[in-house]
Amino acid sequence: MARIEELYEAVLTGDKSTAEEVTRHAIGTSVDPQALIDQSMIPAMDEVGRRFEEEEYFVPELLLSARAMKAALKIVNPLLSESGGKHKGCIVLGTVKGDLHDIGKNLVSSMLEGAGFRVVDLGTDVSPEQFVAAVEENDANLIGISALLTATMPSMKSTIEALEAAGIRNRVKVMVGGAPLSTDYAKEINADAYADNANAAVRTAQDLTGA
Ligand code: B1M
Repeated sequence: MARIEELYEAVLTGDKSTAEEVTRHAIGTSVDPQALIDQSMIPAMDEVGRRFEEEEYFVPELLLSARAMKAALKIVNPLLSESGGKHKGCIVLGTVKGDLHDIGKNLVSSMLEGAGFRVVDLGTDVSPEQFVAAVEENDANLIGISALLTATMPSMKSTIEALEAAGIRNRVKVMVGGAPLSTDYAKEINADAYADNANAAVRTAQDLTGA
């Protein structure tokens, strides 16, 4: 339990080397990697966000915390991605145009891989045209769009419209996610589903593809 608190503190204060050291040690003592994410890293980032809103933290602190969380996730990710077996479907994943937040999206990516999906991760700041091209190139049956900024949410709608314009909307399911989203917003933009966390994203992907 102490390790979980130390990791929380390390991410909150942007202490990358401690975050790495604590994560390695916790995994070595068979702490559940999912618990490290759910009980330390995500709550720490929520607190970082709260401090940012309260103007106790500024962009440099956000960056340091993000760097610490990414370093810890890099150690945990291979454990989430151990799948084996044949692929259950192909998902094109990315963060929408104008949006550089990728920690949650990367987590979703690892969990989907762990569940046996082939993930084509386009990264961040992905335009509707890039999403469409990747779906066509990879013959994907699912597309996952992430947004963390209210200002970039409309680009999800543009992406769905671009799929329609390309005539491929009916052969690809669309899952959306990210902190500012909701089921209502997903319906409003004609997405097939909204998932509010990485575990839900896996369950939703399985439901949408029948995997
Ligand atoms: Co930014 N940022 N940020 N930021 N940042 C937020 C999102 C914010 C809420 C902070 C705040 O004010 N409280 C706020 C947005 C406000 C709004 O739009 N309403 C904000 C802002 C304002 C900004 C800037 C504009 C700041 C500035 O420059 N003045 C700027 C924008 C840059 C840009 O994108 N163009 C900016 C920049 C940054 C950093 C680059 C410094 C850094 C990101 C680093 C990176 O990602 N590589 C950063 C960070 C770290 C945050 C906070 C603190 C943490 C985000 C995070 O990683 N959370 C964030 C506050 C917060 O969210 N509490 C904040 C942990 C992560 C695991 O959770 O991403 O929610 P999350 O993912 C979850 C679920 O949402 C879900 O599953 C994940 C795992 O459970 N999920 C999906 C996500 N995608 C999914 C997709 C799915 C399904 C589920 O299917 C496809």
